Amino acid sequence: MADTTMHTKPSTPGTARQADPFPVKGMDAVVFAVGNAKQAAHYYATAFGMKRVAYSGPENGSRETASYVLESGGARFVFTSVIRPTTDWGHFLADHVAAHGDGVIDLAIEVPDARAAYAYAVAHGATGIDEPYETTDEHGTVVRAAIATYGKTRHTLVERTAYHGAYLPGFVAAAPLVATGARRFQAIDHCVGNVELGKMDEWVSFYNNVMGFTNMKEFVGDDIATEYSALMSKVVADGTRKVKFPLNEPAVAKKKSQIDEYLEFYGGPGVQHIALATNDIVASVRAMRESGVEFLDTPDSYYDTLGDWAGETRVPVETLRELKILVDRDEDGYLLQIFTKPVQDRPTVFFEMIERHGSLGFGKGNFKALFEAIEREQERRGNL
Ligand code: TYF
Ligand code: FE
Repeated sequence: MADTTMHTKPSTPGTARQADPFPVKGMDAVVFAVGNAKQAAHYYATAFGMKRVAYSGPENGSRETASYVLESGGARFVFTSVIRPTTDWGHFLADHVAAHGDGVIDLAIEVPDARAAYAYAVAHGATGIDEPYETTDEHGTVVRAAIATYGKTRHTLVERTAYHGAYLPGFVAAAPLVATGARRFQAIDHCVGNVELGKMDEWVSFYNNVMGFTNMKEFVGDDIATEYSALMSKVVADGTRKVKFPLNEPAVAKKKSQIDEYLEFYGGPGVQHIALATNDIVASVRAMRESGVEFLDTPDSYYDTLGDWAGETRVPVETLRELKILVDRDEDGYLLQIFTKPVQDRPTVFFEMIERHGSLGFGKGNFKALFEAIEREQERRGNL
């Protein structure tokens, strides 16, 4: 609807600032379809230190699916599995798990106005999955809509300003699954998608057009791709950089791309990794390693020369070496990061832990060391 009450003064050339065409408040949730949500939730509680806050299942009227909602600071994950499919949704979940294994079905985004966001997205080329709809319980009202993105992944647009329950209508508040210690991460930093060869730029344009997202400066182009990374990558983000989506495609390189391995085993495009922001990567990685999380290895040689180019960080090099944490530095500051191995038997979804100190990048300086580590794993799996 046209807002006829808003008048903008003619602004000084060069300083004109357009209102954000697609305002977002941040990531709402990462929703996983899994074979056994009860056990997945337990893994994320014990190994990732997440707290269960809500539940939906047969005990509270959901006969078809069980969902566990876990949080760590502002990050929210939902694990859903089907108990007995009866509706289209149940069949979608069952088919999704059969085809893709455990994976991400929804990168849900919190928006101030779901109807406006959906209307804008569809008007700019998005495929609608769910038209805006309201659900209500004693805690208030949530408005949701959903649009399709790469593969079978969707973006649910969630307007929850008038809702004060644990998660959504249909869910009940639920106690943590295990006694948890210190929080291991406090936010979702970015969510990465793998798309097919030649499709990266189409998906970048999709986010440019449909959500008004802009490109961040970090990218992996042709040159680096064929040299060692075997992938190309660009990053789109909303105007406030609260939601950041890198997009990868395989590159035609000397070796079989890690992205090809993903596409083959996932059965198409999908979410590759979720990066989790922590304030204390040393404590987080220590605790996660002790809980059995497997991280990619980094050769000692990386740490032998680290000081020369990365300079001082808040963590001594010996601690970084012990835990295999990577460092990258750019003109804005530095970041510390580390990557888990895939968290299911298929070589598909994995996680990144990231501690930022000014840097807005994604670890470009580590791409060589990181991609070599990934390729060593690919080789161990017989997929290189
Ligand atoms: O999100 C990123 O861009 C970094 C780097 O397969 C990266 O975490 C890119 C591709 C990949 C693994 C990590
Ligand atoms: Fe990343």
